[in-house]
Amino acid sequence: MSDLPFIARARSFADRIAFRTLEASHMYRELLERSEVIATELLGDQDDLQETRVALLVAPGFEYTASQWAIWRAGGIKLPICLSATEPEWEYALTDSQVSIVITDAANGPKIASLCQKLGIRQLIVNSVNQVAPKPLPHISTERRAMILYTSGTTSKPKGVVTTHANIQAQIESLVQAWEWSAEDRIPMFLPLHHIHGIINITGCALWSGALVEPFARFEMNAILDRVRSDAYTLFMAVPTIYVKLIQALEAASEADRAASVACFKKMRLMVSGSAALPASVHQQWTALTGQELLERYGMTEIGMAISNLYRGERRPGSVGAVLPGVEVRLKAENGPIITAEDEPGEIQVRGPTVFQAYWNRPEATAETFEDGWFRTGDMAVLERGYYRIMGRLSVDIIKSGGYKLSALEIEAALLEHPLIAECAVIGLPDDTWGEAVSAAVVLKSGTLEFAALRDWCKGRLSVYKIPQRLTVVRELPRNAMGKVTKPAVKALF
Ligand code: MCA
Ligand code: AMP
Repeated sequence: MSDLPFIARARSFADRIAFRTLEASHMYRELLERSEVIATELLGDQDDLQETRVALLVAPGFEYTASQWAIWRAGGIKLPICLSATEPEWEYALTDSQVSIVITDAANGPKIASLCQKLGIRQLIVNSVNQVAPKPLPHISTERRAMILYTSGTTSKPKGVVTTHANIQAQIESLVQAWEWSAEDRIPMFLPLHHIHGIINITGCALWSGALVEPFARFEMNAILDRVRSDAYTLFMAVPTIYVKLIQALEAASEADRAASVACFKKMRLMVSGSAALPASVHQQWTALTGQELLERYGMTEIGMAISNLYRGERRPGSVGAVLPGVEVRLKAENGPIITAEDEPGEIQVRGPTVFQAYWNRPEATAETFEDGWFRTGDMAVLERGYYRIMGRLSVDIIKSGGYKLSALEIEAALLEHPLIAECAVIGLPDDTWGEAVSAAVVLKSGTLEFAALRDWCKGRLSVYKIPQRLTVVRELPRNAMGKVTKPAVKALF
C-alpha cells in the first residue's frame, strides 16, 4: 500500500527534529507514530473515514500536526478552526461543513464542549488518546479532498475553500522549489494555523523538506526575538503588520539587544512578507535597519501562492514579483480582453494544479469565480518590467487587517443586530500598523453610542480582529440614485 507523498517523505527524515520548543523536541519518527495512533482512534471500527469532516481546535505544535496527519491518513477532510473565534463563528463553520468529529487539546476542549454536545458532534481530546495497537490505514489517492479553509469574501458568511492532497502538494512544491527549502532550514511558526500562510508556506513546506519548526502559541514578540538572537532560524515568514511591530521593537530596544537581533536577522537565508501589501516604506526601513532585504509574495486561500519576488534576483519594494513555478497567471480587463502588454491594469486570474476544487456546497459561487477555467482573484495588478504590482481589489467589501481577510458585509450584519443601530457601512481605512483598520459609520435609531460600549458588545459575536477600530455616528449614509451606500463616499465621513 503506497503512502501519501508527505508521509513517504517524512519516513526519509525519521531521525530529524520536526518540532522544537523550549520544553521538548519531536522527531519526524514521532509524528509518524503519533499520527498513526490518532488515526486508529479516529477510525474506530471503520476502515476509511471517506472524507468525513474533522475539525481541529488545537494549539500550534506537535499535537496539531500529528492530528492533521491522522485525519489525512484515516481518509478524512481537515477543517482547522480559529482558536480565538466566537461560539457563533465556530457553530457556523461546523454546521456549514457538516463536521462529525472535533479534535481539541486539553486546554481548548472545554471552550467548545457544550457546542459539540448541542450539535451532536463527537469531541476527541487529543492529549488523552493513548497508545493503541495501530490498525492498517486506508490507501488515500492524492485526488481525494483533504482540507476546508473558511475564507471571508464578497458574501456575508465565509465560504469553505476545498483543496485536495494534490492541490496542497502542488502549493508546497512550488514554494520549496522557488525559495530553495532544505532539511537544514529552521523556522519559527507564530501565525494562526487556520490559514494558508501558517499551514502551507511555513509548516507544510518545512515538513515536506525535513526542516525544523519552532511553534509559538501566537506572535510572542519577546520570546521570538530571544530565539532570533540565539541564531535559531534560517528562515522567517510574517505578515506586514509583524514587520511594522518588529521595527518599532528594534528601535525601542537597548543598543546591545538591537545589535544582536539585527546581526541574526541579517544572517538569515530568507525573510518573507505576505498576506497583505507590504508598503515600500516598510520594505526599505527593514533593509536600512537590518541589511536584510524582504522578499514579498502574493497568494490567496483559493490558490496558495501565485507570484513572488525572486529568491536569487531582484526584490523590488512595492511589487510582488514574477509567477511561481507550476502556476499560470494572466491579467484580464473587466469585461474586456486579456492583457498582453506591460503597464495595463487587469484582474489577476490563476490556473493550474495549485487552484482549489470548489467552495464547499456552493456550486453557484464556485462557477461564478471561474472564467474559462481561470480563477478570478478579484485583485487588480499591472505588469511592470517583468514584475507584478498589486493595485487594489475589485470589491470594496473586502478588508485586510493584520493579514486577516474580513468581509465588511459580515461585520455590517453583526452590527445591525445592535439595538441602537439603524443603518451601518463598514470600510477599511488605511492604517500604518494594520494595513487597513475596520471602520464603521452608523446611523442610530435614537440616543448615543459610546465606542468602548460598542466594542464590548461585539466581543462574543465577532472575532476580536473583526471588531471596528474606528466609529463615526452620522445622520445618514451617502447613497447613490439606486439607494445603495456608496462606500468611497463613506471614507470621507471619518
Ligand atoms: C490582533 N488585533 C487585531 C489583529 N490582531 N486587530 C486588528 N487586526 C488584526 N489582525 C488586536 C487584538 O484584538 C488586540 O485588541 C490588540 O490588537 C493586540 O492583540 P495581540 O494579540 O497582542 O496582537 P498581536 O499578537 O500582535 O497580533 C497581531 C498579528 C495577528 C500577529 C499580526 O493579527 C496575526 O497573527 N495576523 C496574521 C493572520 C494571518 O496569518 N493571515 C494570513 C491569512 P485589544 O487590545 O482591543 O484586545 S492570508 C493567507 O493565508 C494568504 C493565502 C496569504 O497570502 O498568506
Ligand atoms: P486570503 O483570502 O486571506 O488568503 O487573502 C488573500 C488576499 O490577500 C489576496 O486576494 C490579496 O488581496 C491579499 N494579498 C496577499 N498577499 C498580498 C500582497 N503581497 N500584496 C497585496 N495583497 C496581498
